[in-house]
Amino acid sequence: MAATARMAFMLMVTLAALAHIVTTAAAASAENARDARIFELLDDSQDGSVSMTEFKNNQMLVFYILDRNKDLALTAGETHLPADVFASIAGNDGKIDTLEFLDVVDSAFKQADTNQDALLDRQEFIALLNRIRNQ
Ligand SMILES: [Ca+2]
Ligand SMILES: [Ca+2]
Ligand SMILES: [Ca+2]
Repeated sequence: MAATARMAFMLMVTLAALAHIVTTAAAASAENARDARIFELLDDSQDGSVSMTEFKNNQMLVFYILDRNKDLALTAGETHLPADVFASIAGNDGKIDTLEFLDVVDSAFKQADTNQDALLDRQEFIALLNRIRNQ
């Protein structure tokens, strides 16, 4: 339960960052249109599904955007996560490194991939966003 909430929070932060890129590129749009744009952004090969590699590459891009001082670690201030959520991901050193980040991304991907074909299709992606929104 705690792990699920943690992942959802982290993903929400990263997706919000992606959404921000999309909204600055195009004018403000409806929620559904924005979801579709985020999916297209993640689907680098534009084959209609997001592979684990595409997902990780794009989430790492988000990591670098969030990592303002470029020390390859995220502090609480850089993530805007609630303190307890941040602490549970960051561990004893008080920073989220790339491995800890990828661990969360990996779990989130597997959680979202409901038919377990190692790809996120549009429906699975939208379902994931809706689950996060409803938490
Ligand atoms: Ca793809
Ligand atoms: Ca940093
Ligand atoms: Ca799938």
